[in-house]
Amino acid sequence: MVRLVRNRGDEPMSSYKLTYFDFDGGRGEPIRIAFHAAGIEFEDNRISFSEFGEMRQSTRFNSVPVLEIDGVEVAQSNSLSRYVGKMAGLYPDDSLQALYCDEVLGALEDLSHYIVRTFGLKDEELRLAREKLVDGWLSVYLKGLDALLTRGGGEYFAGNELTVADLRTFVQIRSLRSGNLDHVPKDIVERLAPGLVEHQARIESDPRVVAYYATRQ
Ligand SMILES: N[C@@H](CCC(=O)N[C@@H](CS)C(=O)NCC(=O)O)C(=O)O
Repeated sequence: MVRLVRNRGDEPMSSYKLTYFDFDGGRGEPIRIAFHAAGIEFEDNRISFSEFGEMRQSTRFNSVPVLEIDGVEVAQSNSLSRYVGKMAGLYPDDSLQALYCDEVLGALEDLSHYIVRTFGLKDEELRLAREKLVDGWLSVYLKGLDALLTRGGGEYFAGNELTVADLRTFVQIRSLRSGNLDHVPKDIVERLAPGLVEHQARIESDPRVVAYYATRQ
């Protein structure tokens, strides 16, 4: 599905086309929210899994998201989040706060890989892999992210304000708490990282995030 999101009038002259899967989550979602928060028009090119299968080999790293900027393709979700985040005022100017923001983005990218490794497994193999994930890397990363939120002051990860680190965390935590991952207890975030539950509610009610999701209804 291709959908054009309108800007608020003061956009840069470049044209942007973001290609990612057609669901409100994953690595592409923080980039979409940041584009909207920046008031920048972009083509929200939402593709099906079969469309991805057809184009996979033609992407640089056989993956999405891919952002075309004036026709030039750029990959890597965290780099794209930072790029759009800077235009949206969602990335810190201060180097140390930027480092704090990057640490969270990097941790979530690592965690995504551990989760994705369990995709495609079935039955007993899936159960065992998910239990190992829950007791292992998922616990490590949830506790670590909770600690990083505390370091940031308890409300946001960096600079006491919303950044793309908060957006990516919110998207990941929302997914974990949705119960969509078989054998991952829905209350794992409550038990291991209660700060991230409050954080999800905080980010979800941020006017910029609310305004973005109003466009998705
Ligand atoms: N480090 C890359 C990872 C990209 C990635 O693995 N994307 C997934 C979708 S969220 C993908 O395209 N997977 C397809 C595949 O592995 O065939 C990034 O952050 O953009």
